[in-house]
Amino acid sequence: KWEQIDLAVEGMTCAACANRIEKVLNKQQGIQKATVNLATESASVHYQPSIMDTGDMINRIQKLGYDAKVKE
Ligand code: 9UX
Repeated sequence: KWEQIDLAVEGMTCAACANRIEKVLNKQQGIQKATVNLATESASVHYQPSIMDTGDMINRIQKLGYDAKVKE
């Protein structure tokens, strides 16, 4: 079972920031596809909740020096 989640990402200041996050997310088990948008400060993630949860995603993003939260 796959789900789609949108995260609000804080702290990205150039296009390479978005690419860094995208690359790391796309390497994770349980993430099929992640796209990060600098202009809208968001990440859209297609993932498998049984393997990857939103807390893991947020931790990965924070390790890179940015912040993220689930969009309401
Ligand atoms: Mo751009 Mo982002 O030089 O961490 S990559 S500011």
